[in-house]
Amino acid sequence: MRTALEQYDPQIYELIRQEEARQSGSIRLIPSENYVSRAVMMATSSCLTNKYAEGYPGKRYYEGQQVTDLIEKVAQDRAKKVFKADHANVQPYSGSVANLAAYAALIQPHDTIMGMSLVHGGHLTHGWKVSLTSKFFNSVSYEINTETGRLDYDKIRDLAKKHHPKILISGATAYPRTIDFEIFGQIAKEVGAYHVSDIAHIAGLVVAGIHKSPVPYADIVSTTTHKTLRGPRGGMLLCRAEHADKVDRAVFPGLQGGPHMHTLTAIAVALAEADTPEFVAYAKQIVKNAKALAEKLLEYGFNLVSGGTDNHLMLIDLRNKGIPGKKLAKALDRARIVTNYNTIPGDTAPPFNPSGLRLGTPAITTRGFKEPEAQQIAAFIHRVTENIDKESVIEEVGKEVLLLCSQFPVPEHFIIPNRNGGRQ
Ligand code: DSN
Repeated sequence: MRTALEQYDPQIYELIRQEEARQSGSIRLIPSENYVSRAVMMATSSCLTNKYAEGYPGKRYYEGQQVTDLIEKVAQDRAKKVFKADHANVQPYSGSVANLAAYAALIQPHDTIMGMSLVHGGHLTHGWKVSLTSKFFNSVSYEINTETGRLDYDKIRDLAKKHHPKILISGATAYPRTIDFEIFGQIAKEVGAYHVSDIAHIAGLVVAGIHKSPVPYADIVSTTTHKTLRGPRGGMLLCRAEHADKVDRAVFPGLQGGPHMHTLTAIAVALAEADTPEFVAYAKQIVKNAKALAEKLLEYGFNLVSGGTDNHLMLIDLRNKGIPGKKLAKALDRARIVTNYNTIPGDTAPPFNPSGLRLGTPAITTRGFKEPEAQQIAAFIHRVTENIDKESVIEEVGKEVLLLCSQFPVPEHFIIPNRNGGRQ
């Protein structure tokens, strides 16, 4: 039987089918992407998309909230439990909005924020010059030590003492090493700043206990819900009780109107999945796969920023290969290996044509790849790099990638056992 979508809009149906085929027939290494479970997908496409729910449970501006109030409460409770936080706001539409809401909750326009420079691995909303966060606030950026490829906490402290930010931001979008949130918390205290921590990339590792949590050391923790956490596209804020009202008001009515209830519902489901031993095993495997991929890449003569990885991602510094990141990313895409070109700390090349390539393992781990497959991916990347201008070799690698993918079908219907050990 043809589905409603197939009947009503064959053009979009066909395009969705093509995207499904692309996702299943390629090795997806963008570290901020994943595959969600059937349960999360179902919640995302549920009737909750039809409901407006401005406000918070028990304090809404529309009637008909008998169910939405219960769902949002469940999502909040699950978020508080898995992150061990006093308060959770599960309404931000995205990580960018969540970050802006965190700043708006704590400081005034034109106050100073200090975060990691975008070209060193920070996020746009950590105060980068083209982001509104640098227009609404005065922004100071700290950088990575280009010798070690790591954070230099002494330099961050010196910069904080010089500029006295009102908010010190920890967290990154392209940093392959463990972040010491406790030191960030100490530095913030020393200079009288609030500490906002953005764990969008590593939230799943934090929940699984593989990366230390910033919750005890930060005033507000911001995250997306769709990267290592493996939920739908969305954002979330966690904070101490003392900031709860300010955070809630900053999200609604400060920045947003009605929450996207279908997304919020799917976030609740993803948080239940994250609260299982299977998710902990998944998160551990993400890191094992990243380490296996990184080690093999090093054997093939690739330079990695900081020499490796502690988490789910790595950054290849391609300068010794003489190939710009964009050229390699495009060749790999033709070979069905999907990555993103990225700046590396100290890059002299422009962000639109930088010297690095960013790779991550959350999605391949969801589809069941383990260390041997991660090593095989390194071999594919090596072959494409060595034959960057030989289209026949790139095509050959693409065929081998497809064969590997066919042995690990996309888990579009994977089911995580529920917390009672049963099946959802
Ligand atoms: N820019 C996204 C990423 O891919 O890391 C985060 O917003």
